[in-house]
Amino acid sequence: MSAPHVGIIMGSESDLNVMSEAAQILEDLKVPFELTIVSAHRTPLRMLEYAKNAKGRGIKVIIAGAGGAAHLPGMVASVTTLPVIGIPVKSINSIDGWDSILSILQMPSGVPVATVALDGAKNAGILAAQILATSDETIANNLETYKKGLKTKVEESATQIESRGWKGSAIGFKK
Ligand code: RP5
Repeated sequence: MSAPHVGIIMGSESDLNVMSEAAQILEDLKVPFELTIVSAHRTPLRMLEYAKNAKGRGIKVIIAGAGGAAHLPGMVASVTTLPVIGIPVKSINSIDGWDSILSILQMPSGVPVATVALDGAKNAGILAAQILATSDETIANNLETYKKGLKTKVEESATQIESRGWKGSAIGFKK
């Protein structure tokens, strides 16, 4: 793959299980990315260095995931003009996941983080690809194919469910 356009970072290796879904979908969509660990609390200088240098290295979107007191996405966003997508991870030190969500979601005016759902790493990857697709036709085409696949899957499920003979009385419509 060519030079990475997306930087995937996470607060701890314990986030990797969730964060690998962002990597997987970017691989599927053929978007070059890099992936590493950058902790806001344990390696603050590494975090600042990463965030400040990302744009100069050709990164166009940063995906940042963390859990609990999840300050990584917001602090990265505070020192870069790159779009930052935040993934609240329901991690080992989360109370129930709301701590991660609110830590990432409630950013002050002027410093946005595009926050996806709890453990929503796949959508973060898709959103990063969609941002890149505004100026990259190949990625745009790959996304078109991916979305067509989603549509086909729903239609196939619908056909399968309908074939079981349920004609809709229980779900409010007739075929
Ligand atoms: C956060 O603390 C990390 O993002 C992770 O979700 C959580 C727990 O980290 P470890 O104690 O497992 O390294 O900073």
